[in-house]
Amino acid sequence: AASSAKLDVDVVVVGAGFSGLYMLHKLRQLGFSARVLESAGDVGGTWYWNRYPGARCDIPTTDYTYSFDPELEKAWTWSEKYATQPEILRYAQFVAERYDLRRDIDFNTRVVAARWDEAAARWRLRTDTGQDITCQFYVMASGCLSLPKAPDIPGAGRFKGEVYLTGRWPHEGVDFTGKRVAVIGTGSSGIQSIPHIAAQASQLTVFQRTPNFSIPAGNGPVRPERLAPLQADRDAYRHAAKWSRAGVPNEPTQIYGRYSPPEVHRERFEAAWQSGELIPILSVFADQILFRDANAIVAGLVREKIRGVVQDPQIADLLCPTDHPFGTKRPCLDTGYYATFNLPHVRLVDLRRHPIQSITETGIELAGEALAFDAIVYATGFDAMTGAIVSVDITGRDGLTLKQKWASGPRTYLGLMTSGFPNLFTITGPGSPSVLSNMMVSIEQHVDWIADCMARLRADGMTAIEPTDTAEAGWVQHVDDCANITLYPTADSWYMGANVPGKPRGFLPYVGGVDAYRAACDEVVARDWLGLKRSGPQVTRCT
Ligand code: NA7
Repeated sequence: AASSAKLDVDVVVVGAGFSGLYMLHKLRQLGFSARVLESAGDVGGTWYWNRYPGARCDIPTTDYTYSFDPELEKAWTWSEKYATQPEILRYAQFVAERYDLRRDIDFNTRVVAARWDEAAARWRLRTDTGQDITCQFYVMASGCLSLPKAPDIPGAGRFKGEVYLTGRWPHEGVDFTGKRVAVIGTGSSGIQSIPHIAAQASQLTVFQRTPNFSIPAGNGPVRPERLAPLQADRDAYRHAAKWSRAGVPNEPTQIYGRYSPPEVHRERFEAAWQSGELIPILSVFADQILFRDANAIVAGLVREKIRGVVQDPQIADLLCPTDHPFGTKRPCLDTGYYATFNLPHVRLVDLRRHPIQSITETGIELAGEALAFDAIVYATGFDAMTGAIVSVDITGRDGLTLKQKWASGPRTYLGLMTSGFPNLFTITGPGSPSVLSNMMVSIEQHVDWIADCMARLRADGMTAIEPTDTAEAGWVQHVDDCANITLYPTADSWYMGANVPGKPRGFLPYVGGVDAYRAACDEVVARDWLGLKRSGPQVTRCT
């Protein structure tokens, strides 16, 4: 059908999760006209889609919260140490209402194509609702873990029973009471949902390809000692978060695992374990992500904990990760995960030893064994960090698409922009700390930087900005260099793009830290947009 409406705005933002919502708010404050396009039926992004039982954030509520408006912080109180998906979704809705954001958001609307028009210096977008939109700036706030990985198991599609994907869970919920259920995948989504599904199902079979490290969340009310520094001085606490390694205030340790005695190992490990938080357990020792011997200390102590819970030693062995160093795949936080395997109606299938031959009409076939199920749950992960961005047909200058440009891996400057695609910004894009940090802190930093960039461009009478090839190559190299001094590249993780067949292998996020990253972004501005080419009707400037 011919498009009925033509719209022209300063900025189009794709996605109404926490990135898109804050971006819209910020743009309005600066007097830009903006439209947000969102494929879901409401705000919330990740927390709109991931409604599987047990879904929770793994960053504490003291930190996983917007900080841009102190009044907003006063107006909202989180109920637990870790918030559930429904509570986080209510928070996103609360924010949307408080700042009246929905009136500039088109829901159930997906961008299908975006093309840079060099002569007009504007982006031309087309949506799946047949709308044409032109804009000066185009922001992808489409999330890092938003495009579920396509099923890559033979026979998927044949099964006649109920099929669920954790990242696309039905809104009305699912009742597994009395059912024989299969769960495929033991990442965060599997590990969070398995205890809940086990509580209902008559039989639960967990199909595990790679065991993951998980630590008990110790959820409950927010601990007073955690709340105290925030309540004593909110501004200082938020400032410390912004200048921390991972977006949560934390004093980096100077203690090396390889140079300290076993008593110190245990004492430090136990304290981190008891905290029930990811950042302490990821920083027991300064060298744990750098050297295998230091890492093995932490990994060994986690395995000891797993063996302490799981009664059958053979099952415990299967649940103990040995293929990757601790932390090189994102560790999980759980509530009762390992104990679930002590239940008589729960079975663990090790896919390394017993690979799936095929999914069938009635269940799952292993070599020599056919298992019947009423429901199959795929907790098989996402095409992380780049999937959602390149799923839109984005064409930059000279007809090159972003998918083509990134065919052998994403190339960005600061994770924010990419050369040949003027005025295109990505929030928590590849090459930014994103998934290695508290997303809220990273999102606010990106949005503030991008909004500032647009405002200063406008103030200087310029119309377009993009990185130089040299600056981009330098950043790509830096992101790679940082990753290569760590153990991260040794794992077949989604951080490495290794979970999606055919995806180029390369470390996607920036591991140098939120603090170092923020300093780099600030320096680019202070040095007159270092590495960026800015152009306007009369002038082009390149620093
Ligand atoms: P993840 O962490 O990517 O986990 C996916 C799991 O599914 C993981 O155990 C995979 O095993 C498994 N998987 C994927 N494909 C298959 C196939 N084909 N056969 C068997 N098993 C498979 O995704 P999540 O949704 O759990 O979590 C994503 C992030 O969200 C998480 O890290 C947090 O940051 C929040 P593998 O390890 O690849 O062998």
